[in-house]
Amino acid sequence: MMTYLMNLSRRDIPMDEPGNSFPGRPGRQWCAGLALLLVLAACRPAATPSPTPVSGATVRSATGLEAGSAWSRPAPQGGTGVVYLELRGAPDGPDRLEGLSFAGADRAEMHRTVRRGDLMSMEPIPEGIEVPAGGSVSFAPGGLHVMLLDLKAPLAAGGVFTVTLHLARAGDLDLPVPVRPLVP
Ligand SMILES: [Cu+2]
Repeated sequence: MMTYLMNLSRRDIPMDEPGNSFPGRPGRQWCAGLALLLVLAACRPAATPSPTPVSGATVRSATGLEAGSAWSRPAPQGGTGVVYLELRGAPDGPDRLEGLSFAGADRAEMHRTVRRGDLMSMEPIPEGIEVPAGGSVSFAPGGLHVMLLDLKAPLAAGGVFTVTLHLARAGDLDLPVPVRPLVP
């Protein structure tokens, strides 16, 4: 099974507890003050607010299943794209998202993000995703997502592409996916 690993540990900044400063140990106090400044700088909100998020239109199958709120990020040719979306099951019965296809990539895979200690990894979900009757399934950063592997052309900010969802009961459903600009 393919596994992608990212090291999320952030232990390069030495942190002293503020209460650990003692008379005669100014070096330690200064160190604690510097660490606090670094933390404040990292937590400061961005100077300009993020633009309003752009999400794709909702599409509806003949069975009543809905898909929408899709979006993606810019990615280069030959690179890997990502798609996030929302599914809402038909009220009268469950369905199963068996896979997706995108003409602009070698293949599209559903992945889940899993955390093991300090490591985040992601795993393909070849068995598909259950969509409960009347329930929702969210593909969002840090959780379920769709990966577009080996892109044949770049995904450019402001563009819209179409992926096809393959559902066991509802059949194929074309979903528009806008590409959001990267926010600095
Ligand atoms: Cu992934």
